[in-house]
Amino acid sequence: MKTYHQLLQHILENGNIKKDRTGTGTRSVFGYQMRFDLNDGFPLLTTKKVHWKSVVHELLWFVRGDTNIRYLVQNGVRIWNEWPYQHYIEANSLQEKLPKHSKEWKEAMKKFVAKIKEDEDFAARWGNLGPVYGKQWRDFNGVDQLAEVIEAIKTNPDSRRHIVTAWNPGDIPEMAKAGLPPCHTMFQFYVADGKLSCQLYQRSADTFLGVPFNIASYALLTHLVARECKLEVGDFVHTFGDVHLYSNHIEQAKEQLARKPGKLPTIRIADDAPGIFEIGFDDIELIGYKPQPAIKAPIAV
Ligand code: UFP
Repeated sequence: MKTYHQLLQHILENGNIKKDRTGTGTRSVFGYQMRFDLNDGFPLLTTKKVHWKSVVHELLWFVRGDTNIRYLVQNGVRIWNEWPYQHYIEANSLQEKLPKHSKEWKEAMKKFVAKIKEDEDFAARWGNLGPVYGKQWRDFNGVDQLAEVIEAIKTNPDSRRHIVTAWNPGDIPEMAKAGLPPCHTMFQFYVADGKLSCQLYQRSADTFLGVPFNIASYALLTHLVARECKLEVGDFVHTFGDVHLYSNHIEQAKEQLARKPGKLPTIRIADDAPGIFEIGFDDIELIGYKPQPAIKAPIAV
């Protein structure tokens, strides 16, 4: 994964010092592109451990059109919890009792998450993130974009219109309420030589924490769509808008750059596994992933 290290290096050398919404501060560049040939192995970082389980569950959750954190919580995936929790606090005027990131806030978050897991009605009321990715992919103002794009790849592979967009301007205020406006904004598929490639445009990218995850997620999506369309995999092209390193991730990035990339893992999808809309976590096997240890870094919310 030299490619990813080059991105870290590029931002360290060329990044503009820039303020940001979270108040953390970043080094940021505008416009960058990486390309991964998925035949070279699965692009899961080897120079630090990436939480594969979360990658797979989150992607399956998008693909199924789900926007409620309940499925994720039931499968031990925490990545989306903070947004609905904070929304719950604000909607119930608990901000004073539970100041953000305080000890009480953390304790109450555990209870909130447990309740989402156990109580279906509570989850229905408070676990929904609004019309985020899953909703837009499967029901963008009534259009099932993912099903349509798969059908179009099968019937008209050379088309230049194989696009799925999560950026639905009318829905942005609702998405921002209990989550984020989409960071991975739109993606396009391309077929040549019996191989399926995918390009993502990511408007905003947390290079240290988000990007390793985003690469893996779209690489897996490319595998799943290729399988569905009876194609081999080609390249995953990752194109960025504002791609940044938070000021409190600089040391971690340098630590990672000092590590030497290892051999990439591969993935195997069982032959008898169901199609993309029904496929389960256990149908997807990650083989030979031997990462170096995780590197801790605070998330900017
Ligand atoms: N971010 C990612 N990848 C994601 C995701 C979020 O890098 O998949 F959901 C980061 C980018 C940015 C922040 O640092 O989250 C979103 O903030 P903003 O909406 O202000 O761009």
